[in-house]
Amino acid sequence: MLDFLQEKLSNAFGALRGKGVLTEADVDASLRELRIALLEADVALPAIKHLLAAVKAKAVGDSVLKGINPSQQVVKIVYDELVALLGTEAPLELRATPPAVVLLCGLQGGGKTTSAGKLAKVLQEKQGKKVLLASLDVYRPAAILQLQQLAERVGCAVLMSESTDPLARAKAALQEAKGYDALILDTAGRTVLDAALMAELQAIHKLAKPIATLLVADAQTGQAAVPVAEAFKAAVPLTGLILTRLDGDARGGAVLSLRFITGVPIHYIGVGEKLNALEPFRPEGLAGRILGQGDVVALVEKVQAATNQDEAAALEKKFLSGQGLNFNDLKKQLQMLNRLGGFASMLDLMPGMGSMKAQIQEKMADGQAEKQLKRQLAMIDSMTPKERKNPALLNGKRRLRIAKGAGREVSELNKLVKQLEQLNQMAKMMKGAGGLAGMAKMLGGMKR
Ligand SMILES: Nc1nc2c(ncn2[C@@H]2O[C@H](COP(=O)(O)OP(=O)(O)OP(=O)(O)O)[C@@H](O)[C@H]2O)c(=O)[nH]1
Ligand SMILES: [Mg+2]
Repeated sequence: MLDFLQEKLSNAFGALRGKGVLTEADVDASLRELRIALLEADVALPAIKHLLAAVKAKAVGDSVLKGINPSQQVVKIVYDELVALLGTEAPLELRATPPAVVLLCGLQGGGKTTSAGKLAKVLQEKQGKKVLLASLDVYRPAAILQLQQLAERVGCAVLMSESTDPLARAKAALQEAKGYDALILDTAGRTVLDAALMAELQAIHKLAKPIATLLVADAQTGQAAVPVAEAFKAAVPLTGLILTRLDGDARGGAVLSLRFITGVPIHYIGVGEKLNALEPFRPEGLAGRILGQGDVVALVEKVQAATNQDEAAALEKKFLSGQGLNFNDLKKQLQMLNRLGGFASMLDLMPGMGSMKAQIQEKMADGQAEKQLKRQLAMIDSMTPKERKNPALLNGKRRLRIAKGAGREVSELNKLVKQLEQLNQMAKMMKGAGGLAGMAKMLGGMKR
């Protein structure tokens, strides 16, 4: 899949690979190739410009990391920017008083009806929701029957109404949806130029007040994705995307363009005609595929490890210098842990874990440690830059605001603050004892 874009980008970086030093000319040359590759893959121009500018800003003048060559570093930067451009993994969450209404819209044949069935299956089986499907497509002869048959296969409810008026059907669906967790509205396919049908979509949106309005679009559409994304974005407030036919030889271009132009998250990708062929969208997966190197993921890990080493060394130096660590430092440390896959991979590196190890592993089995890391990072992110730099600012009022912003309890934030204080106390002690060497001497003296 995405072979085309893969091949082009591989060529672009083929030239860079094997060189020792990265100059501005090198970066420019590779970005020219990258630009052509993206253009040929039908990525929209604004998305290309954005990507190239971001890569260039980061690549030129970047200090070269140990253990990898500069061209690998550029590949990593491109990869990171692609991932950033594609957004984060965002499965659809229906946090609303039931029934949560999900409205699907899109071009003719884009995969709305099929995706409605697939989505019902995901919500029902993965999230335990009670789902009602309703077709508002009164134009294509077999459309209502198509959705009925899908509902039967999924094993969920479907609107049974004789009405041939889309708005009346929507009203009936909203009525019937009482007692359900989710109502998925499948709409008629429309062309961008069909003003009457676009107006109908707006009327449906106004009536149904969906918490999710998803554009379902064919990932193989290339440049045509641009006017489609613009038209639907202008008509209704889109909240997310489902991109279909990523099982075919789709060029990655449309995915990048749709995401860039709408600015909303890609929730799912369709990877086949079967009902179970709907996957959560993973930006890393797609970015890796776009870059088209089997080893790109391994490479990224290698670069990350190199980054970790540098960051870790800098942190250690600051820690040992006795100048207090602040929340920016703590965040870096937590992120390093996060990248290492939490504590899991560190356990074996730590000597003398003994009985604690089993206990920690048990706790980790349900991903608790990882979750805690994420919560701690969220609290730090909820601080202002000033607060992060100067932990002493955190009075009661600020703590309340920070905890609230991260959706956590103040007690949890207090623990985090304490953690930082303890770290800094330890650093002071060590400095007083003459650094690591002094500390070792002291400990040695105690033993004797
Ligand atoms: N290979 C593949 N085919 C898909 C995917 N999603 C949908 N299709 C196929 O695309 C065709 C059109 O899908 P529909 O779900 O009927 O599209 P629609 O948007 O509802 O079409 P209209 O209601 O006519 O606008 C069907 O043959 C589907 O099986 C996908 O992810 N991969
Ligand atoms: Mg349909």
